[in-house]
Amino acid sequence: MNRRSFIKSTGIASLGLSLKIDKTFSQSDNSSVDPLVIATWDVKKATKKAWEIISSNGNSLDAIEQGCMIEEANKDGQSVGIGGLPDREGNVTLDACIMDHYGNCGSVVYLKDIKHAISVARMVMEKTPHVMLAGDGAKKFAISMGFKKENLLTEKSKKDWIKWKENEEYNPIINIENHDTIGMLAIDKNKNISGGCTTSGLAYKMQGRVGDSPIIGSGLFIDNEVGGAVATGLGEEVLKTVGSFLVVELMRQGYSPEEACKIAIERIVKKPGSNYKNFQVGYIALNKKGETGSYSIQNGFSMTQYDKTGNVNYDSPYFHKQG
Ligand code: SD4
Repeated sequence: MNRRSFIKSTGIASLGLSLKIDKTFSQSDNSSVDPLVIATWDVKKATKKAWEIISSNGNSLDAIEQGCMIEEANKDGQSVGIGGLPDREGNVTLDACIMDHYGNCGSVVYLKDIKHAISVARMVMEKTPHVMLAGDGAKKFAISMGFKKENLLTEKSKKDWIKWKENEEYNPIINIENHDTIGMLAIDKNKNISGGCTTSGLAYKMQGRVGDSPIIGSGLFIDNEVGGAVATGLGEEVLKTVGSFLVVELMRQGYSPEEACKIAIERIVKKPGSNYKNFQVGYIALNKKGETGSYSIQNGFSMTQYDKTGNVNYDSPYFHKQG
């Protein structure tokens, strides 16, 4: 599918950015929807795993968890799970969150030594009275739930960090270090939407830094009446605009997923003094009708979608047209 037919299938053909009064998302809507999963970046193995679950009557929450786990376990991915690039002091610290179709959510921040942050986040949601656990408490909880401790700093990431220390220049690189952070949204046969987001955050961040990815409403938001959204890129900019919540609220007003992502990106780039040319943010979104879309600031972002037609990575439309 080329970008034009992708845009068509995601509803952007109806682009008209006036406020729309929407009747689409009433709970009494009995229309059926084919299951599908979307994820940030080119993560076909992760979407394949999630698809196996939702295409065989599994639920979207299990699909999200298991799909995200694929990237967390991939040692070559340097911005999620094991192999993630460390902070300036050499600590690999993970952030993740998950949200189900009831609006339940769980989150972990600054998690060390446990690679499946998404599963710990799910346990926080299901086994504790809380939404978010941080640092030592999150790790202690994970171990009490049977998670195994392991060293997440691989030889490759350690080498890269030691090299970085020669100059210690902190300069997030557009699209490069972002490549494997995974945000995922799925709708199952029961039209239930869930989402997850998992990352080791920005490479060489200050010790203790937490980004948008584990923050409900910023890195991820789901409202099962409307849809879901998830973010990637420079988390500070997503946090300042509560990006994923904004995308879902725009879809509630009737904007298509791509329109909603575009408006949320414009919210960032049009801020007075924004230096958007120097960073990347990308959103993907899915609505209750099974329509999907994405939008980013820079070229180079992509979305992987697995539905009944196959597992395809699409280049995302973007704001900053150079030249
Ligand atoms: C963060 N948003 O920690 C994450 C990083 C990311 O793709 O998404 N990279 O700011």
